[in-house]
Amino acid sequence: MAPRVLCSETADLLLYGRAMTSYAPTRRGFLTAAAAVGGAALAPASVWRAAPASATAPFILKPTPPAYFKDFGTNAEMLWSSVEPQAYLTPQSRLFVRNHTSTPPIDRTTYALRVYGDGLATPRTEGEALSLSFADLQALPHHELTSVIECTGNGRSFFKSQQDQTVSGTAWTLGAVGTVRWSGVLLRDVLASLGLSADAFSIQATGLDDPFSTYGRVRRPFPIEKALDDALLAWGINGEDLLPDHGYPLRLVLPGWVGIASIKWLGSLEVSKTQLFSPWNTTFYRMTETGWPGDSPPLTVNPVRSAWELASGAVLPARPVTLTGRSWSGAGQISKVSVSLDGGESWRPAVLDRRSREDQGWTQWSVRWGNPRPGRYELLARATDDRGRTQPLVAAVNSQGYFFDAVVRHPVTVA
Ligand SMILES: Nc1nc2c(c(=O)[nH]1)N[C@H]1C(S)=C(S)[C@@H](COP(=O)(O)O)O[C@H]1N2
Ligand SMILES: [Mo]
Repeated sequence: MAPRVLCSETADLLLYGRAMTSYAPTRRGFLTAAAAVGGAALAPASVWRAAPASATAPFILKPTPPAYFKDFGTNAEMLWSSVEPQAYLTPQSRLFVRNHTSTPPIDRTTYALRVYGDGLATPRTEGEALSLSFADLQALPHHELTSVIECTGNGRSFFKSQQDQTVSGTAWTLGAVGTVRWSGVLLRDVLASLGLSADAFSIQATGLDDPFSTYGRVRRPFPIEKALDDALLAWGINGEDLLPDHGYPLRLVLPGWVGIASIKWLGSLEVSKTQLFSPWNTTFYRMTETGWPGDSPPLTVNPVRSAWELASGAVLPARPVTLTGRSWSGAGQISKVSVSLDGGESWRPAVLDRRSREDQGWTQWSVRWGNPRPGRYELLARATDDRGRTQPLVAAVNSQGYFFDAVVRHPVTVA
């Protein structure tokens, strides 16, 4: 399985000229990277389902060892210190997990996606929903795309640590993000095969996981324009079946949009001629309080963010070193990354090493630190995307701590 991952990865990647030497995919490089991916020992979905990771709290079924993850109970954050600079894609075994409740066991052989609503060419009530089996979906043209998947609250803990602001929600650092290659069918092909009304306006995706508190099943509407653009119904990540934690057997993927838009364990789609609502586009995932207008729109496109492939407080040797990191944007490609090794006093451009040919993957970059002297430093990385959006120095506070996109001050010690 692993070599397939790497083949599709390299086919999709653009290597910037200056970085060819450090990332040239030599045979040895392939083998090393393949071993790293293979070493995660991905088992078939049925094995994960049969063996929950813990008897007391099986919120997440895949192993989340402390070398790779920070455990938040129902959620697990990827550690940037464990990211392998030679691997562009995030192995599924290493991808962050964000569950409102817990990963449900779903049997693909009896799975059905229900589709209904007055936005279908032939309107159907929920009781009359069309039912698509996994085989029905697989009969449609297959499609692949590479995109970042990122939680709206990624970076949330920096509201407190960097801006002294108290917000609610999981205290992620910057690891609620990954980049994967999805495979599945385009939602527009599914809708075309079912027959769509010209007046279709809004689509609500609902998950099969347990209801969240008193709010009901996790569900969120999105506009028909996104459905007819690049929305994917995905069954695969990096050439493998989805793991249960990531939505097996089928999830929605809205590339570039906030993570909540990509509903896992997709149970139904309601297609409507009118705007649909759920707590996830009214109460949650909007900017609320602290100066935001009550009618601020539901959050959609992710902002620009950057991370170093280092632990916070990492200790570096006092000799020349190449530091690596990644930047990403929900709106397009990263066009520039500026870095500071001295807490923001001086800035230099990072070398952009590798990105996806498509619009929605992240960009790997590197910077050579030629002469680090013993002491304590703050590393900063500030990216700009091709829509001209640059990371601010201060993020806009909001009570639920969404969209922390400011430049993060990353402490390191040279010893
Ligand atoms: N059905 C369902 N879909 C869901 C969620 C959920 O709890 N239930 N969490 C959402 C959120 S908030 C995020 S950030 C992403 C996380 O995807 P991942 O766990 O595959 O990384 O899934 C989204 N889709
Ligand atoms: Mo999220």
